[in-house]
Amino acid sequence: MERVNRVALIGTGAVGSSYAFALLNQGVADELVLIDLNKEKSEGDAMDLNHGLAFAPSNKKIWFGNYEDCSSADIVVITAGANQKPGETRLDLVEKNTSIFKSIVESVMTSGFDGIFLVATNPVDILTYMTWQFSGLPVHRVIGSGTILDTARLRFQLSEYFEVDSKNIHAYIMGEHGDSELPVWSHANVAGRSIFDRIHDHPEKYDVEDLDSIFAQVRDAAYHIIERKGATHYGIAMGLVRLTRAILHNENAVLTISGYLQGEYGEEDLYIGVPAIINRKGIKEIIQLNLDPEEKQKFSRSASILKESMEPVLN
Ligand code: 6V0
Repeated sequence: MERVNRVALIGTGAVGSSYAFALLNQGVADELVLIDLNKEKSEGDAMDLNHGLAFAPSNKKIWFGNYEDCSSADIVVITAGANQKPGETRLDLVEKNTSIFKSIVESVMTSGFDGIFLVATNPVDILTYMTWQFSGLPVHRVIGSGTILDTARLRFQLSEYFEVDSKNIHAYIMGEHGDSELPVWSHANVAGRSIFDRIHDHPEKYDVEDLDSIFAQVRDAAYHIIERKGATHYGIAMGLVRLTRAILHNENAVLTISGYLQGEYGEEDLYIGVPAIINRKGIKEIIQLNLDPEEKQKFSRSASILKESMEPVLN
């Protein structure tokens, strides 16, 4: 008999419930347990999602549960905690969400959980670090969503600009999932041709200066969406499903996640957005791109900002 995969989701707010919905629609995982401080909300979500099973691509056991259900989970996804209010940065949430995470991660570990943590709560790089600290699991089994969404936003913006399917655009956002992140233009390409060559091929249409505003739209996307609808959730939910599939299907997929650095990119002892190979064991390898000098400098600035912001919760 094939092994049954279980995902435990902690936090069924806007991001969590969108993740559950996307997981169901994409037929990923065999079992999904929903856990939230607001039990009625997660119970209602489980009922609602179960009623969609007749239309889903595959069967799934979905229920509202508690931390004991994490004991045999393959993945625990955490989307619980406070989100950004209009005008708030992600880093403003550090202390509030660290104390929520202490109790969540300790409860998960008490269940006997021995799988992979996937963290999306902001500030995601810092909370992924705290999850690693609180859980005591090896670093490759604690993964943050990092810049997976920012990278998808960049690919979308470039696909609109160059009028090419975003699946054929290869470009990464690295660094903090937040204001200090950076686009890695030196490695960005459209179907294998560097974006600079593509711009050069069509000077009547494209201008290298446009890249600044493309990046600004990516970096500030969350602010624009939050101003309009109070939260961002569909994009990140689909990014989390992509990560879940890469893990459960042992894909060796390259995704930009928040991974623990041990000397890569000249940094150590922090979680930060980097491209990495993801499979059933978690983070198989962090890919080291040859950043150009300006990118290197921006990446190390982003790392310093994260380290500084983490200080109050480390002491
Ligand atoms: P939300 O809609 O307020 O949901 C949060 C949920 O967490 C609620 O249902 C709460 O009841 C629950 N919760 C709070 N405390 C606990 C606890 N101790 N135990 C269990 N459940 C608890 O927020 P939303 O879903 O919009 O955002 C969740 C987090 O995701 C925020 O930190 C966002 O900033 C973050 N996002 C991260 C993104 C990324 O790219 N990584 C993108 C968007 C949002």
